[in-house]
Amino acid sequence: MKIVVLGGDGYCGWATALYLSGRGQTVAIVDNLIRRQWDRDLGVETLTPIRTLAERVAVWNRSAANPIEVFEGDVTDYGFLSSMFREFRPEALVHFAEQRSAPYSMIDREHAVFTQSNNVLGTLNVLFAIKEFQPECHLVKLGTMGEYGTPNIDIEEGYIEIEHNGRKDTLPFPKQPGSFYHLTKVHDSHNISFACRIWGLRATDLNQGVVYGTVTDETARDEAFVNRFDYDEIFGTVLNRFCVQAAVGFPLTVYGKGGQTRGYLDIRDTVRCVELACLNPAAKGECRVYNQFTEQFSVLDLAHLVQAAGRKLGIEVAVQHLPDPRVEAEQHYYNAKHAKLADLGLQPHLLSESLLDSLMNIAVRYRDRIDQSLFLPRVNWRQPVNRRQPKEEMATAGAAK
Ligand code: NAD
Ligand code: USQ
Repeated sequence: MKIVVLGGDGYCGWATALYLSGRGQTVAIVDNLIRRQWDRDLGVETLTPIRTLAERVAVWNRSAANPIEVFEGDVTDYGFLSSMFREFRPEALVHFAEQRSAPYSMIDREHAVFTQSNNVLGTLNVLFAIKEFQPECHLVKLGTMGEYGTPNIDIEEGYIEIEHNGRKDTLPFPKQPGSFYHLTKVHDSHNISFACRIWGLRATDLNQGVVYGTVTDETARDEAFVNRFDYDEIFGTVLNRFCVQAAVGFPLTVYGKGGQTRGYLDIRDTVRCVELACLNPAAKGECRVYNQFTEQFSVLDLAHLVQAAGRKLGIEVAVQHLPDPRVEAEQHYYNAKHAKLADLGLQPHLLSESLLDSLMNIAVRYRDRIDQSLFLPRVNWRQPVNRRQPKEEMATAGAAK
């Protein structure tokens, strides 16, 4: 199958591109490398030393049955996207290419506006390009479990059957996202569902939970393939951050009470879920929603697991409760369904089996690269920074669009 991976230089995208290529698919990567620019602008760096996209792809292609093609460009640029479609003719399009950090989107007005325009307009372009050039192409779009928020009822996979005043219907599950970033995923979901309805496109919206880990079978094959492992307050996800904090004996930064519960999955399951979605495409006109995570944990559960893993390595790990910089429920009911990918054949990697190998050992291995000044949160949901920046400066951050 010809599969294009938008955002293929990123954390999930790189692992997915290699996995699909290794499984015999013909893969192209689309990326404008803007994520590397954001890191430079924010003064943050992945724990793991990653190579340039050109270098890592060149090394992979030396031994790949089908070389990975690279299209460097911006998904919000319709001319660029059109030429990629004309040249590569994808049968499936996996869309990871968005600004994906909730804190980044809450820094200030410019970052909120940029996040919404980059994500929503990019996805809108993708929908128009599929319609114009390749209407049979299956869109596999990365959404987020955070679209649902934390309602006081069970979370279904995308849709809920409702009985109201004696009548019944199956409707999109209510959305209560918790950041301007998470809101972009809701806007995308509406646009995707609408395009399937009016144009007969086929789409799978993968509402992914928080991803952890960095090692997959493919990225472990060569130093050149090492994947990013973010631990800073903007791009680092909670479990990756806790493992890096533990590696240097920094008290784990639990926000608020730590009862915030989310769905989590190993990056090795991310790549498999995307493959399962591609191999089992949605029907024409269908907009499927799968909840893509394997286990639920509260932030405090994770802190205790990391403490226990630290003890096995002889590291004493403390926990600190910081005032929560976000506006979110700190204790709540959470029970999200996640059966559809398992029904297609997903066999999860459980955290209890991978915490040491896939996370703690990596954090310890690269301990010398850890910058402790990146641990404490500075972005505050209640107080976006009110600053006027020179236009040129925001342009570098990509935030002036
Ligand atoms: P990432 O930032 O590591 O990768 C995103 C990639 O997309 C980057 O390489 C970036 O340069 C590229 N990109 C962004 N905007 C682009 C544009 N306009 N044109 C071309 N390329 C562009 O993010 P990630 O962690 O790999 O996340 C990938 C996707 O998965 C995102 O959509 C995110 O919302 C979703 N997701 C991630 C997680 C997680 O825990 N990492 C969880 C749930 C959902
Ligand atoms: N948290 C802490 N301490 C920290 C960092 C985070 O307690 O040091 C808490 C947060 O307050 C939140 C939870 O941990 O309650 C998860 O935060 P996170 O930063 O790991 O994840 P989040 O902001 O939700 O975003 C990440 C990805 C995003 C994806 C989302 C999936 O960056 O792209 O959409 O996970 S989900 O959470 O299911 O919406």
